[in-house]
Amino acid sequence: MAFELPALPYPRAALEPHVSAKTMEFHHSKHHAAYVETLNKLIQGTEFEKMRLEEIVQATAESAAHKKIFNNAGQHWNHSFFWQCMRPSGGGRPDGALGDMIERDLGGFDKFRDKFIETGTGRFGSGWAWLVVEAGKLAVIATPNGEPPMVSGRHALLTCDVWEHAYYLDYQNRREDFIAAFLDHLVNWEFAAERLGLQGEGSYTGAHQYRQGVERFAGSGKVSEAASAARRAFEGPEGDALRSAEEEGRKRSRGEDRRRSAAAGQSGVEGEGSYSAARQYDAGAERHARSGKSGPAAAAAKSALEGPEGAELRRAEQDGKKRSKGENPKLRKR
Ligand code: MN3
Repeated sequence: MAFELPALPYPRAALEPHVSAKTMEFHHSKHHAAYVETLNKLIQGTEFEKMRLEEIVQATAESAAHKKIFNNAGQHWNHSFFWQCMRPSGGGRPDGALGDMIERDLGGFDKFRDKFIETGTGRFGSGWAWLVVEAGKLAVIATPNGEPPMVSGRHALLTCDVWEHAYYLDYQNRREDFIAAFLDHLVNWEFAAERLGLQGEGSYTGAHQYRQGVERFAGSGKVSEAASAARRAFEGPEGDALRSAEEEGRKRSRGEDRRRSAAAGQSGVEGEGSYSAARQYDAGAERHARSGKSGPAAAAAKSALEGPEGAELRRAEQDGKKRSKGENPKLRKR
């Protein structure tokens, strides 16, 4: 099924005077529409035609041959997400768990605001500024061109498009003023808070990631009895809870809540043995073990993670962390 341009969640003029109806018209019905149209053309008759958008993004992220598909799929995902990040009379400080986490991880709202503006303004050329969850903590990052954070295993909460087409008609070269207006008047913090909640127990995302983590580990060639037991657990009665969470998430994402749809199935996977995979397996196994639905096999999976086999995963995680601190050119360029 071909992808469709999602309707804006508010009228075009709703974000004035901070973003004009003219900008919204071009940005949504020309730029975003063109990404969707190009994506549909590029995937027609290919292996990607039947995949979900997130799957296409992940499957093409590292492939030079599929660069065009990746760019257009990424831009479709990013823009669909971006429209949800704004609302009339938005902006200001979030409260609740998100406000607490900004305090804890980013040194408070004012520091977050400065960092977000600095990161978006400092992104040379085209790209996106994001508030993400990375290994359980909030972080402010920029990505180049059309790259969504899921490619590097991060969970997106909020984004601002810093391509020139997002602000040029209203702000000309003053990107900094556009980002400030976005933060002060437009941010939909309820959406960001909902995204934060989507990571929790029983969510589609959690269940999906757990399943992918287990499958990847089981297929990694490092499997022994305990990993197989984890796999069997997922296939057996204990897995039912996770599968029904996943199914429920899917149903919801098909139906009434578009925002969940934009969010559903954030898989955040990188290659075999990567930091992301290790972290997700770890998180999935722990979540399952703590869920109160654990049986002996889940306990075995947990102890596997704590034992020699887990050492493999922890090494991969450690290695990924090191790379993300500087040695990995792909991450460094952000
Ligand atoms: Mn744009």
